[in-house]
This record gives sequence, C-alpha cells and structure tokens, in this order.
Amino acid sequence: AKDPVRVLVTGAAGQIGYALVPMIARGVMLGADQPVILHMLDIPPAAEALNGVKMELVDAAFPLLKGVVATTDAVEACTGVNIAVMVGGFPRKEGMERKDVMSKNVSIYKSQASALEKHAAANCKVLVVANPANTNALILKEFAPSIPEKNITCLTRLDHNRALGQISERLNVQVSDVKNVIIWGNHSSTQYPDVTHATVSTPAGEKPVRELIADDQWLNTEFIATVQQRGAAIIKARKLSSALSAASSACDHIRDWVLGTPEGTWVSMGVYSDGSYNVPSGLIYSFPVTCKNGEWCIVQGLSIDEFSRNKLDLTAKELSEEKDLAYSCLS
Ligand code: NAX
Repeated sequence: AKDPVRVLVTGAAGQIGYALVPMIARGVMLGADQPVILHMLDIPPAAEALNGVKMELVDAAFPLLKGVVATTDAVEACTGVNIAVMVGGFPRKEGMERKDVMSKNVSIYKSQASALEKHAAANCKVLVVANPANTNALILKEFAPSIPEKNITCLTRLDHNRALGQISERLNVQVSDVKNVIIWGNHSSTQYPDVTHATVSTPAGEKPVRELIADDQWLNTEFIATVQQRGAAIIKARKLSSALSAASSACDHIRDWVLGTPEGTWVSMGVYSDGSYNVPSGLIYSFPVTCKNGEWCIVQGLSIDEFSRNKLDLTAKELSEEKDLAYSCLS
C-alpha cells in the first residue's frame, strides 16, 4: 500500500473547505488508491466549527483517510505537508477599500509562507485559492524563497471549467468532449477566457470550437463576459459564493499537476510567469499548461491574434497594479 500523503487545507471551516475535505478524503484529488492525512487550519473564532468538520470526517469513515489534524496553529498545520491548498483569507466586506483587504491578505500570506517554508515536506506543492488568488500566491512565493517557484500556483481551473461548461451548453455536447480552452491572466473579471485553440470531439473527429460556433460575436463578447462574471452570478443566485465548483476544480488542479494531463490536453493554472507570450515575468499569471511527472510546463507556440493580445495585456496590467499595491502594504 502507498504511504499516506499529507494535505493541508487552510480556511477549512469555511464553505469551500467544507466541500473540499470530503472530496480529498474520498480520493477525488489524489486517486482512489492514495491514502491521505488531512491537516486543517482555521483561525480561533472558527475553532469550534473546525472541530465539527473533524467530527464529520470521523463519522464519514472514509477508508482512505488515515488521520486528521485540526488546528489553529499554522506551524502544526504546515508540518510535514506534501500538498497545501490555501483557501483561508480575509474576505472583502462592504465598504472596505481594496488596499485594506490587500493588506490583511498580504500579512496572512506572508506569515503562512514562513510556516510552510520552515515546516512543510520538501517539494511541497502549493495551490492558492483565496482571493486575490494570484497576488496571494505571489506574496507566498516571495516569503518562502526556499520553496521552488514552480511549486507555487493559484487556482484558475474553476474559470477554465466554467468556460468548458459554457461551450458544452451552447453546442449541446458533453463537457468531456470539449478541451483546450485557456484562461489567461488574473482570477478576476479581467481574465481572458480564450477559445481560439479549443476543440470538440465529434463523431467526425476533432473540430475547432470556432468552426462549430460560427457566431464570433457571441464568442468574443457574451461568452467572455459570462465566464468573467460567473462568480457574481452564483452569488446572486445562491446568496453565497461558489463552493462545490471551487472545491471540485481545486481537486482537478492538484490531480492533473500530480498525476499528469492527458496527451493532447492542456489545462489552465496560475503560475510564475517566465516571459512566455510576452507576459511580464514576475507575475503569477494563468497560462495553458501540460503536466507530467509532477511538473507543469507552459504550452508554447500558440498563435495570439490582436484581439487576444489586447486581452492578455489588459489582465497583465491589472496584475502588475495588484503587485504594486501588495508591495506597498509591506512597507
Ligand atoms: P469562507 O469565508 O466561507 O471561508 C474562509 C475561511 O478562512 C473561514 O473559515 C475563515 O475563518 C478562514 N480564515 C480566515 N483567515 C484565515 C487565516 N489567516 N488562516 C486560516 N484560515 C483563515 O470563504 P469561502 O467561500 O470558503 O472562500 C474562500 C476563499 O476562496 C475566498 O478568498 C474566496 O474569495 C476564494 N475563492 C476563490 C476562487 C478561485 O477560483 N480562485 C473561487 C471561489 C472563491 O470565491
């Protein structure tokens, strides 16, 4: 039998945490043959609720779950973890300035970066979910210099999956037959959901989405806006933000990273930019990636037309501004 993998979930008493931990304990993230030990971190006001989640994990009697650590101590939570899913953060409340929210999250991610750097297992893989996800990941990277930068990522897979979902609904095809959409940039409303290279598997072979949906107008406006605004639409409908879809997409992100993407398929991940596609280096930016042997690699050589170029640049500009704002909170 395999040795258990230790998976940290921060903010585990929150709504995404509540949806995510049972998925991990059932093998959705790492496979049906991979035992796991869950480490759950939250803050003292949520300690009792966190303990309730732990009780439910015990009650669910998951065969793969070999242990649960539930704590409000970041060092205890981070010790020995192989995978860290950072869901905890400070939410934007009505009337709060952007800078105030940023400042709270910068200080959280700075201190959790140190805890991970000192106490996580070597080669720990980190996924930041909490918003502002790209910039929180960047802060974590800055303050955990001994964690390889390739190991620090943020979640844009939910946006990627939303784009697949919209295309499948529009064409009335199975979502599993749609692939290779791309989310570029920030996990925010400036993200660019790009279908230029996306395809659908049909009985007559693989067809480009742009051939099957001849309506460029829809693809270039409504489709993009729907994916960009989907989070807000969920809040409007549910009076709560996305949780099950966020949790499921976080599992997809880690699973593909660890176990690999299928041949010919790429996914979107927020990763440390190396200047690919003329995106400024030094940002955590969402790119199309393939994964193999536990490492992601940016898909190279895709054509970028002028329409796309403007959108890639716009979301990069927003990320540069967020980066400046985050740094101004440090001083
Ligand atoms: P909740 O408010 O339900 O849960 C957040 C939890 O984090 C709470 O239990 C809180 O006590 C805890 N927390 C706060 N500070 C902490 C700290 N310093 N250490 C550990 N835990 C801490 O929010 P939820 O709906 O679960 O969303 C969590 C985060 O995910 C938010 O930042 C949200 O904006 C972000 N999202 C990101 C998405 C993505 O695709 N990247 C999509 C979904 C979601 O909106």
